Amino acid sequence: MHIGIVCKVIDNFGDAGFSLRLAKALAERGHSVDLFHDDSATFRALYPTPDNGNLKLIDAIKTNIETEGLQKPDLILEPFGTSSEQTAYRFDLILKRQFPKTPWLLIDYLSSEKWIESFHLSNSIDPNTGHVTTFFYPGFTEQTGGLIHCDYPRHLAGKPLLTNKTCLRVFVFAYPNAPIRGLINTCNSLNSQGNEISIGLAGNSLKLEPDDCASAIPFVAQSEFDKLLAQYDMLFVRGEDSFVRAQLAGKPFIWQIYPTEDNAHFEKLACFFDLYANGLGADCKLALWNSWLAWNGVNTHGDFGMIWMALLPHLPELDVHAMKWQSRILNGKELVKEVLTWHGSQTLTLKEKPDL
Ligand code: TRH
Repeated sequence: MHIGIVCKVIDNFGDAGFSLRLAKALAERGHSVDLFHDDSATFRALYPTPDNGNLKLIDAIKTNIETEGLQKPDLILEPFGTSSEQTAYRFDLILKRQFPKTPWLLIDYLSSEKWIESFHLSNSIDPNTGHVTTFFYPGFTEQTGGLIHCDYPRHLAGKPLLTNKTCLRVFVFAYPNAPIRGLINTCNSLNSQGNEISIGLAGNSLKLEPDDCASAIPFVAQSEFDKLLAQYDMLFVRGEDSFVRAQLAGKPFIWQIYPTEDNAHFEKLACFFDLYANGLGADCKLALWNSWLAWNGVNTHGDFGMIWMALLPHLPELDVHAMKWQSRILNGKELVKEVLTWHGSQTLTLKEKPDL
């Protein structure tokens, strides 16, 4: 099958990161994929060495996709949608005009809010053009489109449980407003009391001091990201894709959600936490939630380091819990498979289609 993916990079790495992961997974299954985007630099950072001949990245800014003689796609996927206020160049509209009858799936942002289950695979028809968009909601339950995990290196999945909590390797991939300095100072102080905590700081421009127990991690290609996470015992992740990959890594994690103007992100944070933390002991659950809130800039009356220290005694429980959650995810709905199953249902021959 020939598939088009429409990726508008708003900021950071997540729009491109999810679109690339989806495109690579489809190409690995033998489908040919045209990934239309508008940010070559971000894709170069994530995919520095293109290694799959089925996947073609097309910079829609540099390529005139109206005259390029594009191969007609059997399916078009639009991660996250391309709303007018977020992009000046609506290359999605060009593709809708060129291929008006091609099944079009808008894959929304990941959420664990209950309402997505009722909207998953619902259709919207453009009143002006008649174009049909089907909404696809990734999620954590059987009533959603699931998560991409077909590409998770299974040999990384069965990692040894954390035995010694005084020797801790901490991965941090955060937005600049996270209390990273508070975390580093606390770990410096714990190390002066005989602990061995080291921090790997990814994608951040925080100025580090010579005796900090933190070191900067250079940006790795997305194909190396899971291996990077597997080297650490506790993960501070952000946005959407690294958040999912931390869950697949089966490690205790703290999630910094991507902030939205309407503060809707706190609802999403709380919804996911309730789902994830189910089954944790009350003290452990409270210590984890306090750390999540403080890391996301809520309840900032306490020093983040002190709040996080209260979590350390619960690490063995969190470690076992994270492995159970990893198993739930790996055995749950797989997004790429769900997308292809949906497409298959759209192309039933007339004789198979029920009388409409
Ligand atoms: O970079 P992000 O903050 O992206 C965000 C979110 O996706 C958010 O939902 C979206 O609304 C916003 O962008 C516009 O975080 P995220 O989602 O974790 O994406 C980071 C990607 O970068 C992910 O695919 C992992 C990848 N990555 C690497 O490949 N190598 C690296 O070294 C690092 C640090 C990340």
